[in-house]
Amino acid sequence: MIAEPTRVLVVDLNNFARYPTVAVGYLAALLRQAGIGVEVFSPLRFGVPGVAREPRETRARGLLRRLNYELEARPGPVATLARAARVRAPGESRRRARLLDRFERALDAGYDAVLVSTYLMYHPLCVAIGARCRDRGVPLLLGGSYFSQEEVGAAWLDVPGLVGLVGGEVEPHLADLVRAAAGGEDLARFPGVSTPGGGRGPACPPLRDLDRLPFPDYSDFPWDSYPDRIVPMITGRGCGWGACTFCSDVTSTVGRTFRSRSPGNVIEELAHQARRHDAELFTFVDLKLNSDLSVWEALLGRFQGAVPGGQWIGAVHVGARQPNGLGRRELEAARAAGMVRITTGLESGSQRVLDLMRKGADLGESGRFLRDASAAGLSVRVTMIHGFPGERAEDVVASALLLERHRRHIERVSLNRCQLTIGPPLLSRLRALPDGPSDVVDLRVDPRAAQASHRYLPADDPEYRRATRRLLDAVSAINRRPISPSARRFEGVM
Ligand code: B12
Ligand code: SF4
Repeated sequence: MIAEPTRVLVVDLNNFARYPTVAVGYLAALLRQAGIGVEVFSPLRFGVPGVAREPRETRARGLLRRLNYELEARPGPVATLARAARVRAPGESRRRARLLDRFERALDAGYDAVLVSTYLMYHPLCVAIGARCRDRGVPLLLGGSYFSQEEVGAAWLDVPGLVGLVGGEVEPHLADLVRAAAGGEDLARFPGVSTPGGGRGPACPPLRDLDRLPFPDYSDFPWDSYPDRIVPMITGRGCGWGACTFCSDVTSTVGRTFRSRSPGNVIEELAHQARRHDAELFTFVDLKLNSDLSVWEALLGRFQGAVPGGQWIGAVHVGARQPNGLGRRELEAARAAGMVRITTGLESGSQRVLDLMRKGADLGESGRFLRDASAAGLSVRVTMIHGFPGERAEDVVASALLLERHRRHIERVSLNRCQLTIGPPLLSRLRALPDGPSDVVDLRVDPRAAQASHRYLPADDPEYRRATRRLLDAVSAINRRPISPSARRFEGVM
């Protein structure tokens, strides 16, 4: 008798309503390459969108941002209640019920294993999915970008039906892992895998030869549900700078250490995906697209050859170290190559705070970049951090001033309260501090979410609060401006 080929269902809980998920594209391609049958369960197909990113700015949104700041700066019963009210957003429980109902129906098709790729905020959903897998006797594998942190992974091992939690770049042995899961074997021998029984495979080293991977397969995504056909691309893993003390991107599963694909392999994929999906819009999800200058230069010189008339966006790090690939001429070349929007982590207008962050940035160089990128016709988006330990009222004023001064050069600002996350040195250092005077108090670590709630004492200073209001005003003033027509198709994407 010939054995039936293994069939699996891959569930995408990174679900983003604008383009497919890179991880799921890789999983599907690798499994199919190994002869395993794959179906992808994308919640968007059933009208369940992911978290909305940067919707259009309105006066009400500006006010909401203020309110959020007030709440987040003050952990306590009122803030907890208000946050709970936000979590129970209208329609949320209906969408969840629909998703679980569809998932149950999907299980009727009979799979040998279910693979879920998830963000940490979906723990309750994973528990519900797991319970359904357990009831049907289908083994569940969970993976995602944050499970490489041991403390975080350990807090997820209670998901029902789970046979293995995956926190590594498991591409080389993915097919064996899935077959072993389907066959009911113990998975603790596989690198990067933990099991509910307390087993733990050896460490899973970062993947070196990225050119050997197949191109991600996005054919299962609900292309008709996206407002535009945008294809995600990743040219390398990790960040060429990699030193910022707050950055959980470089402690996430694939972020650890920088590795790049070759320019030729990247250009080949661009042409392939454009053909395959009849697409001309690309978003590069690299943490720092100018990490490997040979790849960055290949995009400037060869993107249009691969995708004639195409457009693209990406994030760069404006480091003080030269060359950073972001001179006036290169920015003009990027625009000519179809780049329409560029994102960078500006983080602070205070050089002192940037140095505390180990951002590797110089305010003079950042200002020059903002002017040149905008003059080149690029829509500039920046991210900023508020409440970084050590930040004082004058630093917040400096951030507001930086935005005010560059109002004409910046089109969107994403301002974030400093997050303390498991992985980066910032939180590890705070946790290692002996009890005693510190600016950061009421530290409560939630390993399941990889976050630590906290209170930043200087934020109670009236001067600091005044400075924060000025910063929020500067953010709102920029975000209310209409986006450049050339970048409009990417609004809200990054
Ligand atoms: C691109 C990106 C986005 C994009 C696209 C997301 C998408 N749906 O594709 C956008 C900009 C929309 C986005 C949004 C958000 N993101 Co995001 N994002 C990233 C980023 C930079 C790259 C992701 C990526 O494509 N990586 C490449 C792939 C190949 O790696 P991977 O996902 O880790 O998958 C590999 C392995 O983990 C493994 N794997 C993954 N899943 C599974 C499952 C199984 C079963 C197996 C066997 C293996 C496996 O296989 C893959 C190949 O090795 C990561 C940072 C990072 N370094 O990964 C953050 C990151 C994933 N995002 C993060 C966050 C917090 C968010 C937001 C919540 C931010 C916000 N507040 O708005 C939103 C939420 C979006 C949503 N819908 O839920 C966090 C996740 C933390 C967490 N809580 O889980 C990360 C790690 C950043 C960080 N350091 O904080 N994001
Ligand atoms: S430059 Fe960006 S991606 Fe790189 S370490 Fe700093 S914050 Fe993280």
